[in-house]
Amino acid sequence: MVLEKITQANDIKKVGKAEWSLLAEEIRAFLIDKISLSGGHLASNLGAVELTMALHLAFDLPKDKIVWDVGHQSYTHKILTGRMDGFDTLRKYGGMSGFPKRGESECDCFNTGHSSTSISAGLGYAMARQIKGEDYKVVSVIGDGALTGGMAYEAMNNASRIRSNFIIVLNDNNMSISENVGGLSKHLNNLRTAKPYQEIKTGIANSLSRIPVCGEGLVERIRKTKSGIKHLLVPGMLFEDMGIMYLGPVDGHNISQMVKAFREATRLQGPVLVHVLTKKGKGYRPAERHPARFHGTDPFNIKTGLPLKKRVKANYTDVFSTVMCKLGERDPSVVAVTAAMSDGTGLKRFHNKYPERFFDVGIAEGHMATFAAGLAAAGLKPVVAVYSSFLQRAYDQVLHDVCIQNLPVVFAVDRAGLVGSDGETHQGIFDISYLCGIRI
Ligand SMILES: Cc1ncc(C[n+]2csc(CCOP(=O)(O)OP(=O)(O)O)c2C)c(N)n1
Repeated sequence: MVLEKITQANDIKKVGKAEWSLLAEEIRAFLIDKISLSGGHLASNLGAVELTMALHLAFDLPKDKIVWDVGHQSYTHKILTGRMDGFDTLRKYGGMSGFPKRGESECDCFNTGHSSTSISAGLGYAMARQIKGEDYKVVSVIGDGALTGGMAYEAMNNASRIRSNFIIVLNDNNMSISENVGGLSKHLNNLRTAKPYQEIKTGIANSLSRIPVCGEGLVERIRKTKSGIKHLLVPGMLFEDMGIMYLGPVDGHNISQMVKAFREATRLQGPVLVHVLTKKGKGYRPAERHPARFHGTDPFNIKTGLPLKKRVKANYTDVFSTVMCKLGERDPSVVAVTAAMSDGTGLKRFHNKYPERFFDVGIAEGHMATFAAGLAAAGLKPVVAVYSSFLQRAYDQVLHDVCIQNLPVVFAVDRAGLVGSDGETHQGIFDISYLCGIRI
């Protein structure tokens, strides 16, 4: 077993290139085996195996800092930093966390759980490095789902200022928990199908310069235009326009290609985004076919992919799901809003029945609350389905935009109380205290 060679950070560098794909296979088999017993985040981790291996090959841990967004996809990182044994106690009380934890390993540089924090935290590290005159690389790894969260844009807006190297790796699998939504998702889709930018740029410049007499001049003139040749060729270039260099897209299951791209990225001054394309659930058929079901899964039968235990009693989510469909039928002004949690909150059935009255706003809880306030101000009856711990993100919007205006928005708060396996970042134990303070 190649995996046996890995007992601590950087051991992967002792694994020869010829064995990389075997190691990836062994990691996948290990993850499927362990998560089938303990439950956990499977599909995102299967998709990020080669990406994580490439990061560990290109960077030097714990000196360099890898900041994972959400952190649910960090299982391979845990394996490559000597925590294989921890999978026997994964997500259990006192056991290994399903998310990065600074207290668990010096290779986990930032605790996560909630979405869209990695660029802010990474930028903090990069700025501190500059001020303290230190020398290490900082890499923030963010998914296309997490990139729908506003904080990521606030961070990118700020990142354009940094003069030293700061790397953002966009792990784009075209999925949040369920389908990713919105304009950014469309933009990424365009980039997915585009040829790598550098390749096109060189190709076009070469062809133009071959035009007799005016060719060279033409290339020079295009180069001098404000935004350069890229605007003629690549749709959007959202990141470059924000002052963040763009590299990619790179095949997220081709380790050599990624290592090359990451090394290239480290040579650049300032912020650079490497766009990596991966497949959620990669290597396990049931997870490839049902990535949403295998995003976070209970223990399951590896052969069939079916859950080991059948739930017999209806829970809060089931009841809410049924009631919402009934309310929708009775009153056409009832609309439903979720921040990327249509499966978990039980809104999927409402979505199927009333697609025009269902809104998935992306991982954007603040916007979700104010958007619902707008719907209510205009005369509709919005029901916002949200997990208790994620509603924390929208405290000011609940207070300022909904309650002070006394608008009729219903917040249907799921996963309140102790939620267990996801740990401290996901406990729904603060809602009563933070919401009871609001009396208008
Ligand atoms: C603030 C917040 N809202 C919702 C979630 C629930 N959540 C966990 S992962 C995830 C989807 C993330 O998608 P992406 O970043 O593309 O990662 P992938 O799982 O596709 O690799 C969501 C909505 C969360 N962790 N934090």
